[in-house]
Amino acid sequence: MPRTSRPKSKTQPIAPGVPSSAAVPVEEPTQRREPLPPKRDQAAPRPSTATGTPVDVPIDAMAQQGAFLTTAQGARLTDTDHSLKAGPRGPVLLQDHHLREKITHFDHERIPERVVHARGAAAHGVFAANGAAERICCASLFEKGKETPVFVRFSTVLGSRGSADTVRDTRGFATKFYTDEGVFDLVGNNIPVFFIQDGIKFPDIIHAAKPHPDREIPQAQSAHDTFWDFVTLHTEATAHTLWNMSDRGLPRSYRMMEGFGVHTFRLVNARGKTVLVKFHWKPRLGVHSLLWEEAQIAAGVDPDMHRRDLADAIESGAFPQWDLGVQVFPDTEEQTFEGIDLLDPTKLVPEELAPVQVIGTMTLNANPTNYFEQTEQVAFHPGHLVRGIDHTDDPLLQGRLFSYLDTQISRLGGPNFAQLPINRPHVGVNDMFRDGMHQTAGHAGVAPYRPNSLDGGCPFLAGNKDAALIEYPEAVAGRKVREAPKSFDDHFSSARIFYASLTPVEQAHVAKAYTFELGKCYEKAIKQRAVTVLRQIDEQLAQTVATGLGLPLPGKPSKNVQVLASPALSQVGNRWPCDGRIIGIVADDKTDLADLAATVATVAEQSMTPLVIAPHGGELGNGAQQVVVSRTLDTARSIEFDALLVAATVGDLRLTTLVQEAHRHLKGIAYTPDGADAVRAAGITDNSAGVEGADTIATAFDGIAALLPEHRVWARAAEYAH
Ligand code: HDE
Repeated sequence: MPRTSRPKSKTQPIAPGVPSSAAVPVEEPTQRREPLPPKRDQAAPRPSTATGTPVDVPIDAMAQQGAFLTTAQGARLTDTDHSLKAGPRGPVLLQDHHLREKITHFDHERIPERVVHARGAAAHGVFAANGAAERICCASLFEKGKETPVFVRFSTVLGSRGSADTVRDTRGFATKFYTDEGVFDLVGNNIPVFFIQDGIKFPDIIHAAKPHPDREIPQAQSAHDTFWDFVTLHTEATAHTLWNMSDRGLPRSYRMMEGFGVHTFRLVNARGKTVLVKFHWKPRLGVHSLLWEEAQIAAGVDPDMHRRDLADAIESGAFPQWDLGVQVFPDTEEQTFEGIDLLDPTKLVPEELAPVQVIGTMTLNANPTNYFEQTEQVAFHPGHLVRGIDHTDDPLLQGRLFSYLDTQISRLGGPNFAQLPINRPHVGVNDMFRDGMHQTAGHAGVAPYRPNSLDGGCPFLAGNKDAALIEYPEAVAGRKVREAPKSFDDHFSSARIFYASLTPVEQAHVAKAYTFELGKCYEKAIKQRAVTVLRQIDEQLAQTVATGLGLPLPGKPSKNVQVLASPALSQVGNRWPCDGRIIGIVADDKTDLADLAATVATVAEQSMTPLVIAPHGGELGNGAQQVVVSRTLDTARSIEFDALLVAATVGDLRLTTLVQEAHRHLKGIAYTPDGADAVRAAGITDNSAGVEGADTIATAFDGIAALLPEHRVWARAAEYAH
């Protein structure tokens, strides 16, 4: 039967560097023919029970299988484009079940987004233990050589699901370990301290930080009155706020972020001995950030920047890696270390006092095959623990233990979300939970209770040696009070350590961020209060922000406190691998194509991504000597490139803007004789740091490759007030 719609001609996208001859025009078929086999990504996971046992269902009977379009009940359809009507121009008939089924399913496609951390991106991977934790923890996942599958979801906190990736915010870093002893979730952030010390205040900080309830603006921003009202009245938020205002609030990529468990956890070894630890994820690519202007431009030009970056890197084989480390503290009665209260989640312990000891490495090596099924439906919980890992009495952690399961019941529509494939443990589940919304387990047996005699007394209880959730028998005594310990009154020491550890350029970014954010507030009293708080951190910082806001310096200077700087907290001054870095190469039809093609290949060989930018799309050159154009002057902005190589002068203001932006964003710039005029037209001279002329495209690349390990040309920062 002929189709009524006209054939459309589409062209498949061309991967960078792939000759255009690989493009295959795709025609929509107009004649009936045997359907194609299902695409790989249409294949549903093989069904299994909640305990992970595969269910033997014929492949054609599963969802998203088989060649023909069907209803949800598996009946084949001849038409899905026309409602059933009384005549071609007549009313639609209520009896059209396919119409109602299709629309009804669509109507219910959305579930409530997460109340915080709604916007996220995720990946699958593996955690390989090096055995260093065996002496302090009996969890099997830390045994030397053990490999454990993981699923990691990164997120922003404040924005809705559709908000931009590059906003100034904390990032979530949640890891699900599918261990052979059950699921362990490490639900952390990219900032080691938190806003509040007690879980009961979480609704307050989130209500203050989320958009105003009257007009629901601003989206995904802390630059507004209610946020600053709360964090300046509630000075325990000072350290976290300072981290947000630093470059840490603007990660360059999820792959270049640290992760922190924030709370102190208790580890128990095989002999029952305990230590207290703080978990750290250390990215192998180093910790890097965007500049504020880049983050702002990206929010418009590429709001999916971080999601895309993660997926592209994994797709191209540049698998991101993190070392997992622990800071280890003796489990004393006071639960302090060098005077720092380990139960206070607003405090950090400098690595120079307690080094981070690496206990394994995580590699993310596969993208989710379906965003909703995996990234959206994954459910993390700080209470998902395995043998050997226990909580402490940190009151923030205790609040979290209640919240996650509670919110997931409403977000995922009932209590059976642990049966979703992404949440299922990779070991057998033998609970006695029954029924409820979306039950898929099909439990056998008649006695889901204990003790029973009818099901042979099964299931049995594990002995202490094999069991998880064995709470360490910590002695607990006290009066019932609504109080915090005295040490929780120290609201500024961690903030001072962090600020003192930053280099001048990073400190300047902090001052700019406060000036920007407070400049967006309307209430003068709030701005004044914020500057008063800043005087508790650093007098010069407070003065710079006050001047920027046009305010007199209020309050009193902080007492002369000696602060120990922790160089590990600064991002500047280290050298890192350049895998996955993006090199923009400006070329045109007059560029030496042999040199260009060879350099494109060299960049890719060094695990970086070459993107050729030209005045037009398509290809440069013809015949054997063709190079695919990845970006045009319309689509290229500096935010996408870690370095720029200019090998053409096209006399176009868009190129001038690109070069100026790259320069202002402290990117390495190299140019060939053909690109010299474009660099000059941007007002840039060779006296500027990190700008290098070279004879060929290949040698120009060598020049910028040497600059990349430091991430940016920091020496150039003095030329700009970012
Ligand atoms: Fe969360 N947090 N949180 N949080 N959190 C959630 O759980 C909550 C806190 C963190 O990618 C919610 O399933 C309370 C600290 C991450 O799915 C919710 C308190 C840290 C994610 C919730 C905190 C985090 C969440 C929303 C104070 C860092 C995203 C949806 C007591 C150590 C996980 C959900 C993902 C998500 C509550 C504080 C990290 C509402 C009550 C501290 C990374 O349950």
